[in-house]
Amino acid sequence: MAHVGIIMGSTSDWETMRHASETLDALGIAHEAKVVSAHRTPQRLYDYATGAAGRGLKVIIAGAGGAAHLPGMAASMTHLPVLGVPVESKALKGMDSLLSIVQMPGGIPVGTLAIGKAGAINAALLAASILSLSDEALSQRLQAWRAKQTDGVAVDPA
Ligand code: RP5
Repeated sequence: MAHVGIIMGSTSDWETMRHASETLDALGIAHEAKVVSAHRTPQRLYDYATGAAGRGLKVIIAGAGGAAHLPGMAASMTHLPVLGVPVESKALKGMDSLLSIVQMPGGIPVGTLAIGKAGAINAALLAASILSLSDEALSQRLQAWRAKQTDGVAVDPA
């Protein structure tokens, strides 16, 4: 059963959001990935967000670009934590996506990550941290992942 749901506004977002999926894979976290557009498929969004907790999902990662209302709209329809990834847009390089996602009015939070690949990776790592609070085996895997990253940083630059 998937514990993390990755949703994105368009298939064009997958190039960014696949990094969240790959990071979850590396940590052994069961997840699913779906295209759910707030404005092109509003009924799909409603069904996904309202049904997420009942299907056993624990965290939702939502990526979108431009007028990126997907994470906020998803958060409005579930009590699960929603992590927002601003996808880099062509016109404004993702600044539009970032501001759309991060500036939620008080009352409905979206945990907003960095623009693009870094944000997708960190959304997965943050989801792992959240899940590890009640999963000791995952906590150990996450700590091992972090230690490996530390060990992989060279002292010499060349
Ligand atoms: C948003 O519009 C999507 O999240 C995507 O980042 C952006 C462009 O979508 P496409 O025109 O590539 O489908 O809804």
